Amino acid sequence: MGIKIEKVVLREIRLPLVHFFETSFGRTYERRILLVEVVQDGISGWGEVTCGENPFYNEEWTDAAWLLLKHYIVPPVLKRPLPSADCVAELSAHIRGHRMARGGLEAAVWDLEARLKNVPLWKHIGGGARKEIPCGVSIGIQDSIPQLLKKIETEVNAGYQRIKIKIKPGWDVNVIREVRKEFPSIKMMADANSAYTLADADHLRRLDEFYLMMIEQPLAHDDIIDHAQLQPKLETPICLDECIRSAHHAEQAIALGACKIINIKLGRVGGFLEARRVHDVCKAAGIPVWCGGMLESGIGRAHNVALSTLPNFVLPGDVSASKRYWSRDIIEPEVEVSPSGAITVRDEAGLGYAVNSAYIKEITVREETID
Ligand code: OSB
Ligand code: MG
Repeated sequence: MGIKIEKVVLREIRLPLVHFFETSFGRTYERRILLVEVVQDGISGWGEVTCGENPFYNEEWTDAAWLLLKHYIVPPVLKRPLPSADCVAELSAHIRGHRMARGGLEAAVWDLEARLKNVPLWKHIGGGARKEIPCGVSIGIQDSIPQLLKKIETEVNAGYQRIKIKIKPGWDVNVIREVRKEFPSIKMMADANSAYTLADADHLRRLDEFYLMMIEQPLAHDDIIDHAQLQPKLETPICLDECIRSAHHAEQAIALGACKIINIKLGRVGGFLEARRVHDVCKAAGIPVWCGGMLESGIGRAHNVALSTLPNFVLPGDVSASKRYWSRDIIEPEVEVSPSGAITVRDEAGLGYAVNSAYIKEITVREETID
C-alpha cells in the first residue's frame, strides 16, 4: 500500500506547564509546540516537533522549525506517491541539522501509515517487546533543596522507577548528597545538559560515591571525544543525549568508549527510521538505551511510548504521565502511569490515543495548510 499525502496542516499550540522546568540552559513555563497533521483519504496522521522555544538544547526552536517545515520539509512529500513511511527521512536528508523539524513530519507519516493499515504504531515500527513501559521522571532544578526533596518524595510515592535530577555547577554534588541521604536506595541519575568541561573531571568524580545509574551529557553538546576522555576517569557510567544525532554518532561514541548508555530521543535523531537505527547499533554493541523526553504533549508522548517497545529500551525512560506536565492534555485518554511506575501499551491503530481536535483548536495560535 502506497502513501500519497494530500495536505499537511501545521499548527502551533500553547500549553502552560503545571510546574516550571529548569535545566542548566534555562527555565520553561509554557511550551510552544508545533503539531504536524498529514492527511490522506480523510485519515490523519499526527506528529509533534519536539524542539524548545529557544535554540538552547540544540540549534532548533519553534519559529525556525515552522519555516523549515513550510519551505523545505513538507513540499517534497506532498502529492507524490511514497512506497512507505520509511522513505520520508531521505526526502529531507539534504538539510543540515533541524532533525526535530524533520522528525515531526516523519513521525506523522508513520502514524498515518499505521492508521491506513489499521495497526498500532508500536507494531508498525517493529516494536512490541513489552506491553508495560518502565517509567522514570526528570526533575528540574528547583529553588531550594527542600523543594527538590519534596518533589522526589511525590514521584517515588507515585511509583516511578527512577529519578533523574538536573544538575549544573553550583547545584550538583551538594544537592545529590542531600538527596542520597534522604533516599538511600532509589534508582537515581543526574543530567547536566552540557554544563561542564573536561577541566571539571575531578569535580564530577565526586559524584561516584552516590552510585548513580549514570550521568547524562556532562560535557559539550557536540563533543564525543571529550566524553571519551572523561569516561575512564569516572566510575559512574556516562549516558549521551545531545551528542547522538544519528546512528553513525552512536557507532563513533561506542567505538571511542565515550558512553556506556544512550538516551534516544525521536526528534533529536530525526524520526523513527533513524531512532531504530540508533537502537540497533546500540543493541548490537550491548549498550542499553532508554527513551528521552522533551516535555512533549500527548502526541509526542504517544510516539515515545511506541518507540519504547523496541527490545533494547531496557532502562526506565523520561516518558511519564500527562498530568505531571499539563492540566489537560490534547489526547484522550491522557497518558497514565500505574502505581508500579509503568505505562500500558494500547492496541488501537496508530498512536493508540484519540487526538482531541476541539481542544487543539482552542489552544492553536497559528495554523497553515500546505497543499
Ligand atoms: O536533556 O533530557 C533532557 C527537557 C527538555 C530538554 C532536554 C531534556 C529535558 C528533560 C525532560 O529532561 C524530559 C521530560 O520529562 O520530558
Ligand atoms: Mg538530557
